[in-house]
Amino acid sequence: MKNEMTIVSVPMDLGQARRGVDMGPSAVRYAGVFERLEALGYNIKDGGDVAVATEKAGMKQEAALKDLEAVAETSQRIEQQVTEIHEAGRFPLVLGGDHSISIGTLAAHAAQAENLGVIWYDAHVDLNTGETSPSGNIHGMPLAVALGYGDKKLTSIGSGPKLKPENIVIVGARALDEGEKAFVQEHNICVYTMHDIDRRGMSTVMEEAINYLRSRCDQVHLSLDLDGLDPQDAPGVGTPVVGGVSYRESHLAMEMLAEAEMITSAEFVEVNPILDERNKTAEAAAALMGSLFGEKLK
Ligand code: EXY
Ligand code: MN
Ligand code: MN
Ligand code: MN
Repeated sequence: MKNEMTIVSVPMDLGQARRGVDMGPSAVRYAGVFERLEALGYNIKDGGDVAVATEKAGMKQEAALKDLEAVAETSQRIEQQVTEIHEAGRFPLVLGGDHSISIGTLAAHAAQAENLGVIWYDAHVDLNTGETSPSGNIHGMPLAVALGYGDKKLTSIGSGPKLKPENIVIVGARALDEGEKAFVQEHNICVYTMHDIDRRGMSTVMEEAINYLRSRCDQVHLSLDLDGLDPQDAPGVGTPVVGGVSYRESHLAMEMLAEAEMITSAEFVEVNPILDERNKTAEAAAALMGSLFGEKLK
């Protein structure tokens, strides 16, 4: 893993309806992520904020794709700025903002790889389209978009298809909509649910995921949605789901990824400080980044 890193913030809240997640990047910075990674020997460049577009006044709001135009415009900017980080030969670490930011980040990462792999650490699988979504919130759609499914304004960000179904591993899933269950079955997507984690243990799940992706992908992106953790450990998220991954299981997962030295880009999303308890979720995110980038317990 390179030790030249650029951290960029995307104060995005357009992909969902709850206020506050646009302050997620500030909360994670306040939790000391820069200092923490510098202490690990990383040369950190502050990439600043990606400017989030505003929905043009009077734009017809599509209930099935809320804030579509602004999300598409912001995704274009994210793709551009993250591509510049890659082209500068630096490791892109992106702080969200809601999970719709992955539309832009995956477009940038995919253009750099022959075969991009993704570890999607999340209570949700984010495989909805405008047709299947129960909410119309685009933060529930980014993985479908990266596979080429969904509104053309979103799937056209970047060039060509971003991801192949066989290069995705989802960890921590426990809240799938009917349309997403059908999508997972139809495309045979590798999903480790909480049932799998409970039965087999995080160590076995991550060992399988690492070996599987290492054998087939030249670059691997980690997309960590803080709602993948149990709400007791990460209460400050917009769509909490009980019965999640524990704080320690999440550290083990990050420590195993650090040992595997396979992650080529990462993002931490959905931290909502308004819903948090004394910045606990942002601090968990910063601590997990510490483990991902090599912090040792002894
Ligand atoms: N599947 C539900 C929906 O599409 O509305 C909930 C999505 C939550 C998405 C968060 C980012 O992971
Ligand atoms: Mn909105
Ligand atoms: Mn998500
Ligand atoms: Mn989620």
